[in-house]
Amino acid sequence: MKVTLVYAGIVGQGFASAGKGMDAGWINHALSMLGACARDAGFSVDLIDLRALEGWDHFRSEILARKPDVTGLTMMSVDFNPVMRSIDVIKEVLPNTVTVIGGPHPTLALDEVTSNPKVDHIVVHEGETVFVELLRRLQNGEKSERVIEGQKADLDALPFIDRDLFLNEWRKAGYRLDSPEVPMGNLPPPFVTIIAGRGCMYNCSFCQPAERRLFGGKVRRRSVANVIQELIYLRDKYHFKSLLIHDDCLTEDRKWVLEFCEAYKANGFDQPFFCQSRADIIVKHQDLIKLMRGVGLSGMMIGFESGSQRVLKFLRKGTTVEQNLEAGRICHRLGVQVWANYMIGLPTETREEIMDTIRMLKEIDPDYYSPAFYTPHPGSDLYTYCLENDLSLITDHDAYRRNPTGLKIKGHDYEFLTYALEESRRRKPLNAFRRAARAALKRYASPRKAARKLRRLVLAAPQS
Ligand code: B12
Ligand code: SF4
Repeated sequence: MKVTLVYAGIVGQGFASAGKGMDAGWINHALSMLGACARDAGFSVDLIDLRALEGWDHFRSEILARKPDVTGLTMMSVDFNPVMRSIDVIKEVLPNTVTVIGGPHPTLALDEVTSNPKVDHIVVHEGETVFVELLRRLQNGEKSERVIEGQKADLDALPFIDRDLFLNEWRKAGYRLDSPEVPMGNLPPPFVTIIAGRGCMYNCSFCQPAERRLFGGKVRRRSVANVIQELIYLRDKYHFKSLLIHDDCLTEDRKWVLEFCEAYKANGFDQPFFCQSRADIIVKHQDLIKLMRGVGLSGMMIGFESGSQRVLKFLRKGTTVEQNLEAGRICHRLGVQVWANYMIGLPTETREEIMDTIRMLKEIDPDYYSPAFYTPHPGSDLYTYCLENDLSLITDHDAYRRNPTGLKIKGHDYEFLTYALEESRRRKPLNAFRRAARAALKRYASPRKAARKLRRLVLAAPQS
C-alpha cells in the first residue's frame, strides 16, 4: 500500500520556498517520524512538501503522479487553510484515496476538522502507533473509527525520524545546501534539528494547557543513550556541524542535561548547539549552563516574554523581570548567545508596560530578536480569555502566526506596536559599538586568522 505524507506549512513563506529560513528550511518532525514508523512496518512511503512545489497545479500533478492509497497530513492551527485545500485537491483527483489528519490543531480544535466530510480519519494526540495500525486495517479492508485516539509513544522504542523524506524533495526543487536543514543564527552547516522529549512542566497561560493536552501532563524524555545514538547516526550520515535541540525547555531536567553533556563529550561531539530554556532556570542553574557551554552550547532561545512584572504574572510565566535581566547577563558572561523571544500587544497590556519590555530588551542586548504580536492560539487559557472577553481579531486561520504582521487582538494601536517593535530591536549606542568592535576584532585579530595570513605571506614571499 502506498502512503504519501503531505506537509502543507506554506502560510509563512508560500510555495517554492524550500530552504528559506527556519520556516521553510526545517523539516517537520511529526511527518518524518510517522514516515519512519510506516516504512518500518513495511509500507511504501513518500512525501510531498508544498514548500518545494510551484503552486496548486503542481500539487495536483504530483498527487496524480504518485497515486497514493493513503495520504497523511499534519496541522498546526496556522496550517488549516493549506491542509484543507490539499484535501480538496486529493479528493478531486483521486476520490478513493484515504485522507488522514493529525497534529496540534485537530487535537485542540477537533470540531473544526471533523466538520469537513472529505477528511476520512482524524488522529488526536500522539500518532505513531495508531497511524500504523490504521494503515494495517486499511490494507486488510477493515473498518476504523473516524476519530482515532492516539497513544503515548515509548520514545526510546521509536525509530529515528526520516529526514531524507524532506531532503530528497527539496533537492528535486533545487535545494543545494549540503545540510539536512537550514542553520539558525550563525551556526555552521550541515545543521540538524532534533527533539529529545515531549511536553512541558510549566504553565504559561498563552501556551497551556495545549501542550499538556498534546503530550500529557508529565514530560517524557528519550534516554540520553538513545539521543546520542541518533547523533552518531546523524554524524555518520550528514556530518552535521551544528544542531538545535528543539524541546520546549531542555534545561528543565538538570539530571538529564548533566548526563547528556557528559555523553556528548565522551562520544567525541563538539558541534555547537542551541536549545530552548527559561530565565529562571538559567539564573538558578548557572553551573549547568557553564557546563553546557563547555561541551558546545552556543546559544539559547529564551522566552523573556515581557519586561513588566505584572504582565509576566498575568502570563503565569513564573519568572521575574530581574531574572530576565540576570539571565541575559549570565549568558553574555559565559559567551552563550541569546535568542530573545518576547511578545507585545497582549491582553490588558498598557503602553507603559510595552515600554518596559523595550527597556528590558535594551538592557539584555540579545544576539537575536524574535518578537511577536501576541496571537491567541487555540488550546491555551489566554485564547479562552480572549474569546470570553471578545478580544480576538482573528477571522482566518492564516493569522495564527505570531509574526508581527497585523493586529491580533482588540485594545491595541497597530501603529504604536509597530513603533514599539522597531524600538525594541534598536540597540543602545554603547552596545552597538561594543558589538561592532567585537566583530571587527574577531574578523581581523583572531590568532588563528593572523597565523593563516602570516603563513600565506611567507609562502607567497620570493624564495632566495
Ligand atoms: C519545531 C516547532 C516549530 C518549527 C516547525 C518546523 C516544521 N517545519 O515543522 C518552527 C520553528 C518553524 C515552528 C513554527 C511555528 N510554530 Co511551532 N512548534 C514546534 C515545536 C517546538 C515542536 C514540533 C514538533 O515537531 N513536535 C514533535 C512532534 C512529534 O509532535 P507533533 O507535531 O505534535 O506530532 C505528533 C502528534 O501531533 C501526531 N501528529 C502530528 N501530525 C500528524 C499527522 C498524522 C497523519 C497523524 C496520524 C498524526 C499526527 O503524531 C505526532 C507523533 O506523535 C512545537 C511544540 C511541541 N513541543 O510540539 C511548536 C508548536 C507546534 N508551534 C506552534 C506555533 C504556534 C508555531 C507558529 C505558528 C509560530 C509562529 N511563528 O507564528 C509557527 C507556524 C509554522 C507554520 N506551520 O507555518 C504551536 C502550535 C499551536 C497550535 N494550536 O497550532 C506549538 C504547539 C508550540 C506552542 N505550544 O505554542 N514551530
Ligand atoms: S511557553 Fe514554553 S515554558 Fe511556558 S508552558 Fe509553553 S513550552 Fe512550557
